[in-house]
Amino acid sequence: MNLWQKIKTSLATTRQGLTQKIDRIFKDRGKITQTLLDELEEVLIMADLGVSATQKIIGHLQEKIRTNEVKDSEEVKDFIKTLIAQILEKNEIEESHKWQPPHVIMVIGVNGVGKTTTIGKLAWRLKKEGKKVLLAAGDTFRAAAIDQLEIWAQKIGVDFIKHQPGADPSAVVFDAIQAGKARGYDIIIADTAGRQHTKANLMEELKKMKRVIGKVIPDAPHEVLLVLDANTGQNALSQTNLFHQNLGVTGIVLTKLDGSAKGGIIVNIADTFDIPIKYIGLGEELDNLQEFHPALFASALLTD
Ligand SMILES: Nc1nc2c(ncn2[C@@H]2O[C@H](COP(=O)(O)OP(=O)(O)OP(=O)(O)O)[C@@H](O)[C@H]2O)c(=O)[nH]1
Ligand SMILES: [Mg+2]
Repeated sequence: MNLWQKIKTSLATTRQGLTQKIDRIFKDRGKITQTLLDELEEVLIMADLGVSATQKIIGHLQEKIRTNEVKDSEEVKDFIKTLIAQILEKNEIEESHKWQPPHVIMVIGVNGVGKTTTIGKLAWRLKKEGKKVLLAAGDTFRAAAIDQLEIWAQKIGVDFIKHQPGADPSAVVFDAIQAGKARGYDIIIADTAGRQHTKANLMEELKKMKRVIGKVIPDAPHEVLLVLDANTGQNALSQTNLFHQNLGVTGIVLTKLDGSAKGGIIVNIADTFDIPIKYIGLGEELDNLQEFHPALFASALLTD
């Protein structure tokens, strides 16, 4: 399966919610009326795109209809595709590959969203690119979290730094960064614990980890990746808000898009925040982490 087919298959449920409903609205209707636009607005909101992005889309659409540039359901879908791609593209940044190794990535998010799995997939990708990768077991909170990351490290064949369960996660990342510097690693990826984001002590723990990393390498961590579960829906917005306020998120990974009916939330996130979406998770296997391509995604979202 190529990337396009993979994304299309993963978005099947979300897509059905959009495309089929849009087609149904247009069925047996001669022209585009205000009632029809109201129904379309509802479909976009139900698909988790958010009020603001939906209003932008409907506003632009009204203009195109007025000037007769958009006349039927196919043209409406094409136009919405373009607008969604624009929203998804607005935060994209030119990636500079001039890393000063070790490049440090901290992976954060609430429990169960897919942080540790994402680290495994990312480490696998980077190793395939020829990078020397070190993983830091910064989740000392959940029983078995250290073992889970160690298993990934062994499977992929990358190095791994751990302390005992219950140890201070800042001490783990401190050791990892020291080792990373001393032993010439290209990339260090730190796993972190996930509790409910509303728990203040998690934020304090993560902030401390970030400070400690910065003490060893002044401009590190170079990336703070926030992992969000595509099935979460609107709650992903409050998670993003809080993590961003506390830790300055540099990129988002949206996991579990395979089978999710709420993939539309990605448009809402891109519209609401100035944070680029970097990767999407399309399954549990190592090769199921994909770089995010806005136009491809928008297209897959609205294809029959
Ligand atoms: N279908 C699917 N499952 C995924 C994806 N990413 C992660 N998972 C699954 O989600 C579950 C939780 O993943 P973890 O990586 O342990 O999540 P975590 O955020 O590290 O969880 P905590 O350490 O408890 O905070 C696991 O069963 C993963 O296999 C994905 O893209 N698609
Ligand atoms: Mg984990």
